Amino acid sequence: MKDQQFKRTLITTALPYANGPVHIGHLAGVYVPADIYARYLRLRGRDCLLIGGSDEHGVPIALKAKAEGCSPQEVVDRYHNIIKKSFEGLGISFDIYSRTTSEMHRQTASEFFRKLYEKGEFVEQTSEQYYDEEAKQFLADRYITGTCPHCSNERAYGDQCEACGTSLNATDLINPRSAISGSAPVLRETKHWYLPLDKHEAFLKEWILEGHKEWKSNVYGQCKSWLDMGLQPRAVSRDLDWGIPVPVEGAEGKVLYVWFDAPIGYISNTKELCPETWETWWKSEDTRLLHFIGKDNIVFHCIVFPAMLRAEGSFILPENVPANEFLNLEGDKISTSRNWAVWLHEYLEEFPGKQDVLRYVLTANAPETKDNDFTWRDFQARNNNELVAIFGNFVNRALVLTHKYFEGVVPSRGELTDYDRQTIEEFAAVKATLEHQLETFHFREALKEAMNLARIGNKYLADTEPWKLAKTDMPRVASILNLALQITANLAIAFEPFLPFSATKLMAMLSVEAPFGWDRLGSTDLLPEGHRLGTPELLFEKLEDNVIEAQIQKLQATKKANEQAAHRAEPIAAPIDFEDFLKLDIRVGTVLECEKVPKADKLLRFRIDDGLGGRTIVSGIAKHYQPEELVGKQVCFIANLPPRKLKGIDSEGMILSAEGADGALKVVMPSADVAPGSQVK
Ligand code: B3M
Ligand code: ZN
Repeated sequence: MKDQQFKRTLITTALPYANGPVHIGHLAGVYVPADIYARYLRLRGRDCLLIGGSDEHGVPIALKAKAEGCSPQEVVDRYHNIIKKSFEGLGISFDIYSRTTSEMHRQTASEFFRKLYEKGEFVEQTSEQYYDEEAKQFLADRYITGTCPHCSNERAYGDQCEACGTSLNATDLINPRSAISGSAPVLRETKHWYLPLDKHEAFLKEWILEGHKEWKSNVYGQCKSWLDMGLQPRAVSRDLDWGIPVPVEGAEGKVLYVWFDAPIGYISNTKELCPETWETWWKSEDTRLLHFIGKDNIVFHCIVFPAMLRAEGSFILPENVPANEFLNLEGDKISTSRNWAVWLHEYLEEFPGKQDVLRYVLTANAPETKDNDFTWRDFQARNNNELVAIFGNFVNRALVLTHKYFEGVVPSRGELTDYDRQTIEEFAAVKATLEHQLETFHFREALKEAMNLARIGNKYLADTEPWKLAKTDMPRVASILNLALQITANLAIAFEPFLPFSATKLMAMLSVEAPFGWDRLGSTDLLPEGHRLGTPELLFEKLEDNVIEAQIQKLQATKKANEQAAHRAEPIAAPIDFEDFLKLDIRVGTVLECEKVPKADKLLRFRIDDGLGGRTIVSGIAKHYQPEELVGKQVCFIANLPPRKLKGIDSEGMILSAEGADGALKVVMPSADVAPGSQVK
């Protein structure tokens, strides 16, 4: 179906897990582009809905509750509120932002499951899974820890070892333990319902690989590789006590798998918003359904959910899934658990009134075709060199000059020069390009095009120099400023989808109440002659170095805290033979002399009484001790290592130190003096 034939557009945005706040990665990947698109459609007067909500089920939420000693409901209440409020703060214009713990959602998801169940769309299968006999419950993979068979990390999870990165099955773990009771789990048979994706494979191949070649290449490519590998049945239920109960008899203690219920949340939330008309949005062939998501959710939205919808039979399928790649932060992958992120609720507090700066930078830098990096320096540069220097500067000049020469009233336009005409042509052309980029989900390019309009304005003023003509040719000054003001008014239209706060501010400065509407973009008669303007204000402010420095510092503190935490969790090394241990000869010695090694800021040279005539040892602890602190103290050292030359000195052994969580080294000492040369056993 051609785009023009669609009567309405239903835009869904991935439902963020309510186990943490939202960060810039979520925003750049999903919410900012979806909001731009929705605002654009509304400006054009097209019928559309922007649907959002929190994903509140699943194991990570249940685990977080357990760790915090509260109920899962308390966890999701807390984060749902933070997330919802922060989206509002950034101007994400959801028509509804609801949640998957709502009663409407429980009903909708249960009915959906029942319908598939009754149509025979599931297969039932029994398998063996770990069961905790003390806690009397089956254990999700994340609830089981044990030793990794690959790297011997003793704290591997039933689905993955985080030390070596291998994905595991719970039954691969050596010495498995339940995270709930600590007891050893036993294998027990359990029954689950599976969606036979294999049954839908032929359809999906045809529908995506033949029918949707226009999808973004990252999306199409991922779908193709899943489909080429061949699809397997997927379990849609879990043994868990947090979620929507499986609504059939004999399913006690089982809930819907979170990835089964979450996408149905799009339907529930539409229903909550439009109880009367929701079916028009979901079941009518002239509705265009779009899913905005991040790349890690592609398979669920392009393969699993469409298979569910088709199995149900009465729903439309998505027309497009413009998924983005990932945004990194200062060169590292964003991570909620490592607190490596710029959190939206914190940004809004720390940068009040600067929502549009973040929206601008995240769009200009959006990971549309490949992963991208957010850095605070780039944030500062884009604010200062683009928003302030181009957009803000042009608007300010146009308005201030009008106030100066014409008391804030739009002056009349005289005859156009060739240069005027050329400028008008240039900015009239922006509309078509901008539309094309927006319609095809190229938001970075679209933003560039909007910015281009401000560039055209800036250049026009710089070239015509009205301030120089003021003494000699006021009619020409009037003409120039009239055109500059028309461009300014055009900016209020072009930037509304991207920078809604600034567009509103700009309208107030122009003293324009009703939005012009998208169709008038490119015209030169937005502000009539004689129209009185409002007071000019700065649209954007320069960001000073100290503000940016503070953010960089904050991240550095996080990095340091993470290094310390990683340290505490250092897994125990692989087991060794007892014989190997016996080969080590560890002795106690008394420090006779200790001094800094010249030109080596880490090294100290020790002369040690080892009970055997003395020896020299060089040790890398100069950053942690003043040499004189250690003279007369007893230390432990490995005595049977071959000598090593360090900065020209023969070092005959290694002094043992313990590394603290903060990386500080503390020399290991016996608890009371012993004879030099005593063995440590
Ligand atoms: N909550 C995963 C995520 O936030 C998941 C998305 C659900 S969309 C229906 O990446
Ligand atoms: Zn491992």
